[in-house]
Amino acid sequence: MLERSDLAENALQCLHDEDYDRPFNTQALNADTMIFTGGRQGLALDGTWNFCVDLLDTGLRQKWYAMTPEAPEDRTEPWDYDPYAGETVQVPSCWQMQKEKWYFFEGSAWYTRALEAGPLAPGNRRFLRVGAAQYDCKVFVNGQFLGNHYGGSTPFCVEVTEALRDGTNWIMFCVNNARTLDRVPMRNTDWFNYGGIYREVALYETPATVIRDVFVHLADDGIRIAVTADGPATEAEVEIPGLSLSLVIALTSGKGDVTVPARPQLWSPEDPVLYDLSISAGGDRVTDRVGFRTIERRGTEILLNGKPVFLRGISVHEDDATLGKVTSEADLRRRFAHAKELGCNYLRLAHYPHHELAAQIADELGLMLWEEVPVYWAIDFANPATRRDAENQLRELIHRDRNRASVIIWSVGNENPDTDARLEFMKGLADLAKAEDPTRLTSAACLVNHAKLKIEDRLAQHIDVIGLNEYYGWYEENFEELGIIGRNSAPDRPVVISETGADGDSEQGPARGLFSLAYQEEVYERQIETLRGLDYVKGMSPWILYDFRVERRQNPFQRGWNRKGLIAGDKASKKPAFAILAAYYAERARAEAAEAELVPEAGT
Ligand code: GCB
Repeated sequence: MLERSDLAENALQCLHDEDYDRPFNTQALNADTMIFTGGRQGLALDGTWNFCVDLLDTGLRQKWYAMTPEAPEDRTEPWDYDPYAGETVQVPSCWQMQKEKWYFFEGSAWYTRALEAGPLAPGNRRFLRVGAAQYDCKVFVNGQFLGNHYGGSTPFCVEVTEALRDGTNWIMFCVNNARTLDRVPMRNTDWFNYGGIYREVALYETPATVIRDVFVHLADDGIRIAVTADGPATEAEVEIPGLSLSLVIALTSGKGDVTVPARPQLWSPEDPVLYDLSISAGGDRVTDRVGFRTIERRGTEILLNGKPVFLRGISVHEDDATLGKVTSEADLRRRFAHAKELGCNYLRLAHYPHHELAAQIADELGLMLWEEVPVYWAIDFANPATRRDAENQLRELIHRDRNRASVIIWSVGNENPDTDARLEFMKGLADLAKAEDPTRLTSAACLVNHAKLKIEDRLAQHIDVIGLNEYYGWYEENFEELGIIGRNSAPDRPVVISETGADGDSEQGPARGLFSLAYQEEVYERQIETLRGLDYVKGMSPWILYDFRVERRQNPFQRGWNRKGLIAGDKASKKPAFAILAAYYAERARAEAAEAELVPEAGT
């Protein structure tokens, strides 16, 4: 049967064209189109959206986005979908968690909703912002394609000033979570491939000038404030009432920065002091709450505000038994409360950018963070498109979170194979992180040379902190080797054990041996015993706080979950290994406190 459509140029075109996706892969929504949203009052577009999965991309081929809303009986064309009727889902959500039939669905899915917009004051602008959509999100407004975004965990914005009209508008997103070789991450990961718009969506209105970016940090001679605005304004006003600061920054081509002499009280886990900040330009106004601190490396030390610090950490995924990747504030607060109970001063947010609230709450609670982009395992390192995608995700993450004192490390990847292409790619990312933000440390989970039994990775000299994932007692059988690696290695910079651990199934696990809680406990005991003697190890974030869902683990003890959590997937049932790590962290914290008492504060 031929397809009949006024919209396709001829009837068969939409069936035969295998390049149908190309016009929609502009990646025009990226780090450069972000706007700064701190303190803005947006119109939330969360709630019920019409929804349809589209395995064969019929919607793009057949131009579903161009359908006008009509009663089915008035339609003159036999369309295969009606965006204005049918099934619905909640936004934000992961479709896997909405209906069982979508649990393993991977491909495109369409979201449609109406938006009533009032008239726009002359000169004003409007922007849609999506907190995150996994992985490719194409944006249509009233049938017009406005661009797409690549990357499942960073926010993106699209200007809709021209596209929105006074009255009823139709917003459509086509979200595709297919796993492909060229994406970041690529096809193979050890976490669940959720799909959908799983963070908040909002509409913002601004005057003709919009503040796109604000970067505030401690500098050698005070506080540096950099502003990027887009529009006619030629200056920005900045206020930090807590420091009695009020100043004007001249903008040239929308950019300006100033360094003011100021001596704020420093942020630290013990005293997470934050200052309110407001920035105005051309009638646009944003706010933020920022902490000031320094983080550096000196030899194998990590220095926070000039003093050596040991990172007592835990790794965490963004995953929930009923919500999938959707994050709520209550969930984040529970996560941080568990981390504090464990004695942590630090968390590794693996393996992709977590919800932006995470760093905001960590700022407030005094927890340090490692944030990461999903350059995971065997990325297509030689592919320039893959590199562009990874670089953009890194820039989006840094622009989103570089005012968060809690964030001390940008990680550019995890356990990647040692090839020349990988070295070039990841060195590029580490350099980019420094260019975007010279005030933080860079890291990556690096490699061990198993023949020589030593930490050896060509990437190490290009990053500040060597992350090391090691699973002695689990994937690596011979525990003695960990001690040998420890003694054979003499890194010139700090090492953080970014992962270690073992599975323990609290529901059906055996009484002893692999997957038993007793075995997991023993692995923690032995790990701690070995690692505590390595003086260049300046922190650890064992794998992981909670059990998490993943497709690739299906044995009778896993049942679709990675069971390395110190707490089960119910986020309540602690396993015995929790107490082992908590005891070690308590001992370290006591020793540090005692040492701090002996070393007088500078100037006392
Ligand atoms: C790793 C990976 C992490 C996995 C973990 C495991 O090395 O970095 O993503 O989930 O091991 O449990 O195997």
